[in-house]
This record gives sequence, structure tokens and C-alpha cells, in this order.
Amino acid sequence: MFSSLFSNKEARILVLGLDNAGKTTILYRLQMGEVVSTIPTIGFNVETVQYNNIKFQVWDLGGQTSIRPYWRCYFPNTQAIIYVIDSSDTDRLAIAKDEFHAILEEEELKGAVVLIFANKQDLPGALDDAAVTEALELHKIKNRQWSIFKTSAVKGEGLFEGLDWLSNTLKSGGA
Ligand SMILES: Nc1nc2c(ncn2[C@@H]2O[C@H](COP(=O)(O)OP(=O)(O)O)[C@@H](O)[C@H]2O)c(=O)[nH]1
Ligand SMILES: [Mg+2]
Repeated sequence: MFSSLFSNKEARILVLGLDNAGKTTILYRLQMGEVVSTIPTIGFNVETVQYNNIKFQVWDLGGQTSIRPYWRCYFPNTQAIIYVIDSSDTDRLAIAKDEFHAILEEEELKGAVVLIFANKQDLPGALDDAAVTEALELHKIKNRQWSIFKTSAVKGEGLFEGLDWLSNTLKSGGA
């Protein structure tokens, strides 16, 4: 099923979010191939899955500001950002919002389509997509296509619906 989603289009897709959001779980859940973990610079871990022509790259936002300049090595040619939220972690939603908008400000990511996963929907107290939309101030996003999907990475719910949207959006020309 997954192979048909992105056809032959070359793409780099960044999967970002705070630690514990569920990014690594999603990567494994999609079963796209071997997840390779590397620490290219000063203690900043990047997980990569190459799937056909698409390179998925994952790291945790937040934390040390000194390593952030190194993130930029991964920005060129990024077609999409998948931003993963722990919808039950209401204490850190404000941080998740700030990190998200900082990423959107990056010049080299201006053309990237944004897919938001409101993850951990299976947990009691998880905010729904409307509440996450408000908390992340998604209405402030200008000049790019975005969408939010409710997911549970542990149950495998919502992930393919989101990727389907992403694939269609990229096929029709992206942001
Ligand atoms: N209940 C629940 N737990 C999840 C879900 N996704 C991830 N987790 C758990 O959250 C923790 C952090 O997940 P991980 O993928 O390592 O987060 P990362 O730091 O963003 O890579 C792990 O214990 C996962 O099993 C989800 O949808 N529901
Ligand atoms: Mg991880």
C-alpha cells in the first residue's frame, strides 16, 4: 500500500516534534525498511529510513540550542514536514507550538508541505485535532498547505490517512 503513495517523486521528509511524541514509533510502525540511527555532530541523533526515493529523517526538537545550527544540514530539498504531537502532553504543548513555528520560519523549509499528527489519541485526556489546532495556532500558517490528523502510533491508526493526504498534496504540486 505504502509504495503507491509517493510514486517516483524524489523527496526528503522531516519527521519532527518534541521527544516522546511518538516519532520513532511511527517510523517503525510504517515498516518502510531499516531505520538507521546516526549521531552526525555533537550529540544530536538522527534516524533515517530510505524508502524508494523518499528519505525520512527524524530528530527531537527542543533542548539544547547550541546544536540547532546543525539541523540546517537537513533542510535543503525538504518537500514535507511531519510534525508529531503528544496530544496528551498538555504541559508541553506551548513548547511544541514554539518549536513548530520556529521550524516554519526556516528559509529552506518555506516550500515544505506540513502534515501534523495529533498522536496518542488512545490515551485518556488526549486533545482532539481541533484542540491541537488551536494550541499550535495552526491558523497562523500562511502560504503553505497543511493538514492535521488524529493518530495512534501504537494502534497504527490515522497514519496512512495522513500520508495519503501528503502524497496527494505533493503530487498536485505541493505548497
Ligand atoms: N499510548 C500511546 N503511546 C505512544 C504512542 N506513540 C508512541 N507512544 C509511546 O510513547 C513513548 C515515546 O515514543 P517514541 O516513538 O520513542 O517518541 P519520540 O521521542 O518522538 O521518538 C514510547 O513509550 C511509545 O511507545 C501512541 O500513539 N499512543
Ligand atoms: Mg525517537
